[in-house]
Amino acid sequence: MKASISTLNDLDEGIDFRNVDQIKRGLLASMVRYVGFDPESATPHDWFFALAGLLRGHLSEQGMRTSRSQYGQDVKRVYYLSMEFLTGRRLMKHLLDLGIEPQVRAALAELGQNLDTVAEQESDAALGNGGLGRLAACFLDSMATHAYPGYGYGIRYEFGMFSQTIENGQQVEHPESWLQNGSPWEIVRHNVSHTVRFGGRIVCFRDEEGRESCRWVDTDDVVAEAYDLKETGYGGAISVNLRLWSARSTQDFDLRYFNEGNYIEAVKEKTVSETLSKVLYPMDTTLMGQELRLKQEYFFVSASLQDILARFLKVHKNPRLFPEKTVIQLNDTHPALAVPELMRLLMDQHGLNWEDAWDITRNTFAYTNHTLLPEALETWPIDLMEALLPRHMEIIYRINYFFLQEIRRTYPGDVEMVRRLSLIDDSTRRVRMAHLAVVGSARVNGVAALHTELLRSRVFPDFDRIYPGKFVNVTNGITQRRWLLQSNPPLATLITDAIGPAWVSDLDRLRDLEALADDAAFQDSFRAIKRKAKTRAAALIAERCGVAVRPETLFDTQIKRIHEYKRQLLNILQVIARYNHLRASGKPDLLPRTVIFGGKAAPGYFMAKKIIRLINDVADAINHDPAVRGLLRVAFVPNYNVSTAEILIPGCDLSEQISTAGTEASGTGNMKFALNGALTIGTLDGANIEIREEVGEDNIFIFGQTAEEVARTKAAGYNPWNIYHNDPELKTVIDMIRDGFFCTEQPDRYHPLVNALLDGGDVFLVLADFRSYMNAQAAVDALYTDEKTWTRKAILNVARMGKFSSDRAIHTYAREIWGIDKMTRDDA
Ligand code: T68
Repeated sequence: MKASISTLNDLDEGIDFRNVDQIKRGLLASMVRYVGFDPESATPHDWFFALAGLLRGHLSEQGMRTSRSQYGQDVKRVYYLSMEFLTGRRLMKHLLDLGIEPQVRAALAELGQNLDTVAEQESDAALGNGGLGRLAACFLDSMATHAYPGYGYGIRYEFGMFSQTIENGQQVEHPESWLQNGSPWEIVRHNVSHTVRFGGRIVCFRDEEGRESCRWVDTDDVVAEAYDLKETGYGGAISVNLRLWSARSTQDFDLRYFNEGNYIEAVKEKTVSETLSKVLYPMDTTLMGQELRLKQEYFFVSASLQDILARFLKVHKNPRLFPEKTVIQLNDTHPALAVPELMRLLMDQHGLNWEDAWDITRNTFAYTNHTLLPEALETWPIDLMEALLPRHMEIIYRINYFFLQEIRRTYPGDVEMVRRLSLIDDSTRRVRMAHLAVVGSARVNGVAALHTELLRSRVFPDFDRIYPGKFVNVTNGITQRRWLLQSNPPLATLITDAIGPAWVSDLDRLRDLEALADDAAFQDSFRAIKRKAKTRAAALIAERCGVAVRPETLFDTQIKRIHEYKRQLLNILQVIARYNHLRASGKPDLLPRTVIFGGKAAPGYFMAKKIIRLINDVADAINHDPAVRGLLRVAFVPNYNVSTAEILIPGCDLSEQISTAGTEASGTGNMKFALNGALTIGTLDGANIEIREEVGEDNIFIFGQTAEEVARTKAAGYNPWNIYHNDPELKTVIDMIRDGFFCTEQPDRYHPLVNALLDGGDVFLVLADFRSYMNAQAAVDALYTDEKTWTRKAILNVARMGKFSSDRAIHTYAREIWGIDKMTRDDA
């Protein structure tokens, strides 16, 4: 059977996806055979499943072709290990990639269905918190589009990011099961599973030649079962496999208990094992020190590495060739246990000695850092590690021993250096995962120029000194396929009509739009498209918040995770100041604005939840005040996610990227907005700096202190009270919040926020940047009245976004970090 299928071409059951009639027949067959419903009475939800089922077969086949050509060409592969992949909905993406959207739309129409309604039925696969997880999804798209032999590994969480409702102005979290109705895209690999072990003890012995070998015994075992998703690339020729691990118990029942008649005890063990892949931790910046999180990390790392090694050894008998054929990218430190795990597998399972195993390991990994915030840098208690992963802890000690020996040789007598660099923090008895990742990787990268610079100078200065050239920058990017072609079809069409379609896989081509920035007809079309997108955003806001907003007003949008460093608070202070101004002046001299917020707070993050409540309280007061009717509206859109972003981003005029300089590693929302023709108001933080370089300083509103100034301000002994006393407008705003203007029923509700700003020292310099932010906002108002100039700048923003494609990022990784080539396409 195996030998007889040399080509996959005749497997397609005769469906030609260019042919509407054939799609229609395929859909009917899929409805009956796969979904099991009568097409006569099927709902849009059933049609979604029928269509997905039909496509899944096609995707699987194409995946097989890709995999065959990877084996055939014996290429070096990159494995992207990430605890999070925030892919969002898949249907429209696949249709665009395969180029069959019009045909499928027509086929469904003939069956009395609307493709958009059908696509709406899909639930978001929210297997990520925010930027880090979405970046991983964009990267898979770019790898597939440009034929890089990539492969993703992650966890198949049953519950992804929680869904958020706002009740009495406050965030309420609800579990979200994207798998409730099953996912039609997954391919379950019952035959691909690996045992992952925890606990137990280590038994070491020496053979006659004195070689030591160790065994890990008496462990508690869990089985990792593979579920595959095919990530298509544009053009549809190649796909990238995303393999997600689900935890299954090794035994269905503990027979001891079962025989004693204790049914509940008998299945308890099973339930405990299976909680491993149950839920995504919804914290994006603070470390969750829970045992379950550590177990999740090891679970997915161990399963992935066993899988990768097995695939490698199928073709290559010599493990020493591993780094020549394999590179493993660690998406932050969450998969850093991969370093000791690869050592363990090579030594304990494949018989290599320490030196060879270490040589292989440190030439295999690369590590991406995504944060400068000290509280987000992962560390784990030694005691917990020893209990759960005794063999790994031994290996980590040994890596550390050899590493510190080298340091002592190079810097004799420098005990401080040794203390700072150690993989173990002796004072807290914790393992520093970032140090483990740096020592175990060939390259370490930051995600924007400033971020990498600060990583080198502030977070890892010693490492940078001892490993010259190890730290490199790869500025983040986003895929234009999802964030323009798919989410903003009218703008995509306008662009393609003007400059051709090449930008879809080569975003630098957008430069050709510069010539049209002043073209009156082009400007008119551009404005009309923006207006329509705003109308769509307004409909979403009306539906979700019950707030009527007018598309003629300036849409000013801040959507992202809620965090003090991202400074939604600065934005709301500005909104209140504007409100006061409008009320006082009687005559409106400011342009009508709609201020839109959206984002989730980590469930245990008290201040972030207060900020959400304040925004909602302020929105309530302003939206009900007749004095500012038609001039100012505020909306907090609940349950911000990828699908919501796809609507709000195209319908935005002003993109708020206002983090304290030196805190946001890169940001990627900033890129999505500018690509869709919004102007940015932002600080010189993260990738904003590079966005300014690209679009030109006349086409962006920059304000606030630079990272260096922030450091100087703090060093000089920053006192927010001085600013409070010297800026009457700001003082009024803060007093209103403090005195309960927006919450008369509970006037002290926001005291914790006000205290953090004043007595707490205003860690994120909200007050320090307030005046300069107000000035930048005034410049926005002034410019928006000049329709032509505004539109010109917006077009120039689009035209100059080429750099921020994830394609550029992936080409850079491939060339400078991974050392991999594109596959040739002949049989791919
Ligand atoms: C984000 N980080 C950065 N972390 O904040 C953002 N963290 O500046 C950057 O653009 C983006 O990464 C991509 O590089 C995150 O999103 C997390 O989501 C996270 C999740 C779990 C634990 C820690």
